[in-house]
Amino acid sequence: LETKNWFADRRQLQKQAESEPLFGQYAGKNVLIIQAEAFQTFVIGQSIGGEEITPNLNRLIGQSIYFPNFYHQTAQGRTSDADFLTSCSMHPLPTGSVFIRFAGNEFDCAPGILKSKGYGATVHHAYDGSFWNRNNMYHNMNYDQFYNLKDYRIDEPIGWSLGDESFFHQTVEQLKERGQSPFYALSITLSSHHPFKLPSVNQELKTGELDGTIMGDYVQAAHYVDAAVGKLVSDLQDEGLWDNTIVMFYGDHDNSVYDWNLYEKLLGKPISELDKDRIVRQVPFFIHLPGDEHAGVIEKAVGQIDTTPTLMHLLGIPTDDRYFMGVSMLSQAQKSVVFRNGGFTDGRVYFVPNADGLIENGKCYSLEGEEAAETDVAACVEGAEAAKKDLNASDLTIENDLISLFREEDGKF
Ligand code: GP9
Repeated sequence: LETKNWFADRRQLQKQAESEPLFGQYAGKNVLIIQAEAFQTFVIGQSIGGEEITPNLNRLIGQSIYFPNFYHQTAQGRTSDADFLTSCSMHPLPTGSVFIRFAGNEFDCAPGILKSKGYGATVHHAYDGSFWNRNNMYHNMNYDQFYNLKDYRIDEPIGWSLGDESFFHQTVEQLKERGQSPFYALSITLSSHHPFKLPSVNQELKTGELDGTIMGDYVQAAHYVDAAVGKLVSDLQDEGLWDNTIVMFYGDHDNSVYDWNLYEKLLGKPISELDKDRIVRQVPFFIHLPGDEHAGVIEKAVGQIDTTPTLMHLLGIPTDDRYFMGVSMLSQAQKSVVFRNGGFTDGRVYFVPNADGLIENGKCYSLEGEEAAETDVAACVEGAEAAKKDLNASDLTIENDLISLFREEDGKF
């Protein structure tokens, strides 16, 4: 009952979006979501050797809604956690991956919801379909089709399989061939996977003192992905899709590089303890709307869990009796971004828990004022307790298949 009440409270926040002007402004538009492998915010706007690492995405900021304070919320399930958070608006588990452990349970995920509204729903990823148990989970999520390794020509071999440039190009071809309108498509990139070593012809940047380091390789990979996104945008324009499609782009998780000397070299400044936590968690989030409408930077602290509610907001699909944990990023409603380790931020404070899990031993930072500064942990206690409740509600729901139970209770199967 406590968990059901938790969702009832969250719905009050979610419902605010339904009376806001943006609600339903993009009803019936196509949706293309790009989940980019290990793509982090610190490369956006950053240069190396006098060249921008991400010139295409930097340009896209001016044409999109851009969230510089968007956080990934993943745990051990890495890419699969990002997919679950953004598609199904629930937290990942403290151990393992929901995709592997609970692929048969009931969730309210974007593809199934959009299919019930007349959309075609496909997911695209040029790797073995069984990795992360995707075949089973995508079936449960009600996708019409999962385009995986066997559906792509490996005409640009990079890293684990196909380079993102060809991957995007073939994905657009697949969408064209299906000819379904409107469509919802999730495309999951792979070229910037750890350890980020691209063929030398794809290494275009001069990385100077980072040459030969994992950070040097990472920025080369980010630059390659950025160029692939630039070509995807041209492809979408050529196919007449750019102006009737909502395009979202976000990073799935961090790059697993924790050598802070390398970051100091790249960013040219000392990295504080708080910076370290934020750098690891911040991934970029872009929403491009037809006609470049509503372009601007929104500083609000938001997270992956808010992605599907944001999409529902734009498409005008009410929350009704759905079980989401996120709230639209575009709504005036406020809530914290909760991390799997019990940390959180609401944009005003930022909490980093201690490894012992005791709230009073964690570190609380105030983000208000010129420079972020450590403050008394008391300022974070209420938020940290609420974060624990959120994580607990999510774990209970997933591990006990509560959504299906709630539906039975409500008489809705
Ligand atoms: C593989 C890809 C990588 O299909 O999604 O997943 P990751 O190792 O980053 O979790």
